[in-house]
Amino acid sequence: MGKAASKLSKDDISTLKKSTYFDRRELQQWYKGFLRDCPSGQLTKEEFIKIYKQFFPFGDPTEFSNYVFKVFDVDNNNLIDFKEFITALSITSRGTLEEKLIWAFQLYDLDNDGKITYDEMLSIVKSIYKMIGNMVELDEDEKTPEQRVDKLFRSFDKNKDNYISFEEFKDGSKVDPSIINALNLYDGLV
Ligand SMILES: [Ca+2]
Ligand SMILES: [Ca+2]
Ligand SMILES: [Ca+2]
Repeated sequence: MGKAASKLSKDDISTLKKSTYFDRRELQQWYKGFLRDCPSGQLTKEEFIKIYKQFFPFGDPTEFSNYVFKVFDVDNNNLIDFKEFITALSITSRGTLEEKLIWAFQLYDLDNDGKITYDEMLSIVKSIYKMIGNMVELDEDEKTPEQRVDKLFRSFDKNKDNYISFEEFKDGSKVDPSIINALNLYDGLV
């Protein structure tokens, strides 16, 4: 991999201005920061995990960041380029509620079949618990990932077919918005 250009081209900027919620200045700033973290212009999974580790020094974010990586990596080439990075960042930080929900749904729907199973949700919730470690005081009825997923499924799976559809996910998140909060990695920075 060669060294990436140090500035975004005019074309890149006008494309990204249309496809994200960032303006020219912000795009250039994020690009600079992106290159600082990864001079090649393409984030590997290892580099991505390293970024998460800075945010969650007391837990182990490896698994969770692996799942998030998959959602960022739209073209599935195991690298995150700037366009993929800034698009995901735009949605998770400034997107509409609907955009955020679609994004979060993709995160939970590991096999991408349009339904979230109990096991899929458990995998993500387990990885979140590992990541936050003991940083957060958990509710009495959500001490374990299993308890948390049981509770989520009880309130989300309205038709009791053991899947959470996107519609159910959307309705459920009105009652329990924490379901999409987990993806706000750069909260406060943007
Ligand atoms: Ca990619
Ligand atoms: Ca699924
Ligand atoms: Ca259902």
